[in-house]
Amino acid sequence: MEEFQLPIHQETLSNALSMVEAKPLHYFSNVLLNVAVVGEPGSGKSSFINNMLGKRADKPGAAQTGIQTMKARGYPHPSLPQVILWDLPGREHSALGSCTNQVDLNRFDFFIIVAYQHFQTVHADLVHEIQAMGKMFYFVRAKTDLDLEASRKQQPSGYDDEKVLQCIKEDCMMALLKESVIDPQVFLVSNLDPWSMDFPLLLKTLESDLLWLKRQAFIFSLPYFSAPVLESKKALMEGKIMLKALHLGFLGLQPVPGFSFVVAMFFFLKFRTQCYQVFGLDDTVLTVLAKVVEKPVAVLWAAMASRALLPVILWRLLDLVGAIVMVLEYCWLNCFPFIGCWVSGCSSVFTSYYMLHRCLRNVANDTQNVLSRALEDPLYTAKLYTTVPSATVLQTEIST
Ligand SMILES: Nc1nc2c(ncn2[C@@H]2O[C@H](COP(=O)(O)OP(=O)(O)OP(=O)(O)O)[C@@H](O)[C@H]2O)c(=O)[nH]1
Ligand SMILES: [Mg+2]
Repeated sequence: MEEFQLPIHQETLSNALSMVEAKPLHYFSNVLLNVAVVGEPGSGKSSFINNMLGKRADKPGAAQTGIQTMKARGYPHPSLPQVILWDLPGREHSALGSCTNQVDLNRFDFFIIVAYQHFQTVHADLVHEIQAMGKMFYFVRAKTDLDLEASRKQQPSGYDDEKVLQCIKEDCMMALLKESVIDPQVFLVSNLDPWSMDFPLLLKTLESDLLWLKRQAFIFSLPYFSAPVLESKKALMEGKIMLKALHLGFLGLQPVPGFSFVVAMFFFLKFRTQCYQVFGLDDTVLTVLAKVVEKPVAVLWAAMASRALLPVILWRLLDLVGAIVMVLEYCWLNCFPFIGCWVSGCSSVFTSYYMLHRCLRNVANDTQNVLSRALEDPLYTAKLYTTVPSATVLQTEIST
C-alpha cells in the first residue's frame, strides 16, 4: 500500500489503478482475502466450511453444523495464506419479499454461494448483489448425494450417476446464465463425502484463481485506503472557503439586483473546477479512467453528485430577498438601496459558505463514488480474469 501512497496523493486514483494492473500477480500474495460463504438456511454452508478447513464438525475450531448459524464467523484457511472463510447466517425471503438475516456483503472480497435443490429467488438476489459490486463468486450445489439417492430410487432401470450430475450442473449453469453471469463456475459437492464429485476441482480452481482474487480485493480497497489522502486534500480546500464567502458577501453589497446571484454562480463553478483538479476528477482524468475500465465517461459522470446544479440554484434563491428589497427601495422609496445591499451581502456570505462547503464534501465523496462505479462493471472484472484457466480446463487436468 505504501507504494501506492504517492500516486494517490500526487496524482489520481485512476493512475493508481493503472499501476496495480501493471504489477505482476505475485505482488499481491500478502493481500487478505475475505471469502463469504452464503446461501439459504440449512444449505450446508457450515459443513462446506469444515471440509474446506479439513476438519470434522466435532473437532475444536470447526464450524457448528446441524444448528442454525446466527452470527458471521471467520475461519482462517490452514493452507491458503491470508484467506479467511466466513460462515454467514442463512439468507431467506420473508413473506413480504425482503431478505432477512442480512449481513453487509460489501465487507467481503469473494463469495461462495452454497445452494441446495433448485435455483431460487434468494440465489438470484445474491447473484445480483454480488454482480452489482463487481465481485466474483463460485456456485456450489451441495447435498448432491441426496439427489443421486432420490434418482436411484425413482428410476432404477435407466439410472446413471454421471447423467444425473450432468443434468443438475446444466440446470445450475442455465439459471446463472439467465441472470447474466459470464462464465459461471458451478461445482457439485456432497459435504458428507467431500472427496467425491467436484470438491477437489473447486479447491484447485480456487488455488489457481487466488492471486487474481487478491489483486481484485486490493483494487477494491483503494477507495477506502485513499480516505486519509482525501481528508488532507479536503482540509487544504476548506481553508479557502471562509475567505471566498467573505469576498462574495462583499460583492453582494453592490447595489445591482441579481448581481449577487450571477457572481456567486460564477465563483461556485470556478471553485468546483479547482476541487475537481485537486481531487483528480477533471474531465481529462475521467476520460483516461473511462478508457482503463472500458466504460463511457458519461457513466462515471452519472456517479458524481457534485455535478448537479439544481440544489445550488435553489440555495441561491435566498439572493432574491436582497434583490427584491433593492427593487422596492429603488422604485417605491426612490432612494439608494442601503437595506437591500446589506441584506444581499449578509445572505450571500451565509449561502456561499454553505454552498462551497457542500461542493467540497460532494467532490470528496465523488472520488470514491467514481472509482466504485468504474469497478462495478462486471465486464471489467471479467477482463481481469481473462487469463485464468476455466474450470473445464482444470477438470481435464484433474482427470488426466
Ligand atoms: N446429505 C447431505 N447432508 C448435508 C450436506 N451438507 C450438509 N448436510 C446436512 O445438512 C444439515 C445442515 O447443514 P449445515 O452445514 O449446518 O447448514 P448451514 O447452511 O450452515 O445452515 P444454517 O447455518 O442454518 O444456514 C446438517 O445436518 C448437515 O449434516 C450434504 O452435502 N449432504
Ligand atoms: Mg451454518
